[in-house]
Amino acid sequence: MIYTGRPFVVIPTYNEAGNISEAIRRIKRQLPEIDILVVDDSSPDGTADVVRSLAEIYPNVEVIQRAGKLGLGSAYRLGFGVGLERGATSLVEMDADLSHEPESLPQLIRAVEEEGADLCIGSRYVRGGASPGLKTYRLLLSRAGNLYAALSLGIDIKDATSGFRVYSAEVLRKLDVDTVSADGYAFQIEMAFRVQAAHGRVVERPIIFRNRHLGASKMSFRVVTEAIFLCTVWGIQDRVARLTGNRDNYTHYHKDGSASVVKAIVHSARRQG
Ligand SMILES: Nc1nc2c(ncn2[C@@H]2O[C@H](COP(=O)(O)OP(=O)(O)OP(=O)(O)O)[C@@H](O)[C@H]2O)c(=O)[nH]1
Ligand SMILES: [Mg+2]
Repeated sequence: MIYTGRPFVVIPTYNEAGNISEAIRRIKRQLPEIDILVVDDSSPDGTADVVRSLAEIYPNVEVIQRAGKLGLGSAYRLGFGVGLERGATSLVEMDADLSHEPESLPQLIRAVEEEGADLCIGSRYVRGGASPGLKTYRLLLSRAGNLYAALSLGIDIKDATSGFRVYSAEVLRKLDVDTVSADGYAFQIEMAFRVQAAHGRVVERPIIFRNRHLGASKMSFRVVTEAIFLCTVWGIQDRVARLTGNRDNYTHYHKDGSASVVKAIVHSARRQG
């Protein structure tokens, strides 16, 4: 399938040498011309070298290697910046471990490129979606995380923690991704929250979420606590802002202290929207 626009896939990797070839091969089988940027944090297993050799076979595949493990959120911020600079029309988030099936990619991109969504989330929790084989504690964690995000932030999204998604370039420009502070699951939630705050159109499409193919998980206690902490702070802020009738003009908490920047961005994005 060929899109008239130019979708750009960003895949963050840390020790995914066993998965990345198959992931790229399967994406290219679906969408031969698509741009793929792997943001690798100097994986000790040589993931970046694997991508470099794939780049000799496939067009529009490249890798940016960073000095150390800097986190998922910052990898996406970097990758999105590169894609936007190059004139991408939509930006895809996808894991390398084959949990996100490349075969689902065309329908997610279509929702943005052709059906006018600002954000299309590949969702485990809409009709037709599933996560077979997920361990019970991971499923509970995911369900509880989504419930908590929905209750604290008032977002109307079934799978706000899903990292398989597509944004329109337009909405990413409005949100100024560089000011998004979260790094783990909270990154996905923060991005979805911001798209909704800016009145972006969010849709969900069913995906089958597979267990990671090979290698070790990078899920950590820190990632979970970051998500709970940030959702709580944003949720309280949002409630106070609603109660005081000041929803467009409050300071969105931001980990590195640049809260006022976020406030200005969400404010102006709302006005434009
Ligand atoms: N560049 C970069 N990529 C990362 C980092 N942490 C995780 N990733 C990648 O982000 C994607 C998601 O991480 P996963 O370890 O699969 O996290 P998960 O899906 O919650 O957990 P499992 O699937 O159970 O392993 C994978 O492609 C990882 O290689 C990081 O610090 N830097
Ligand atoms: Mg995974």
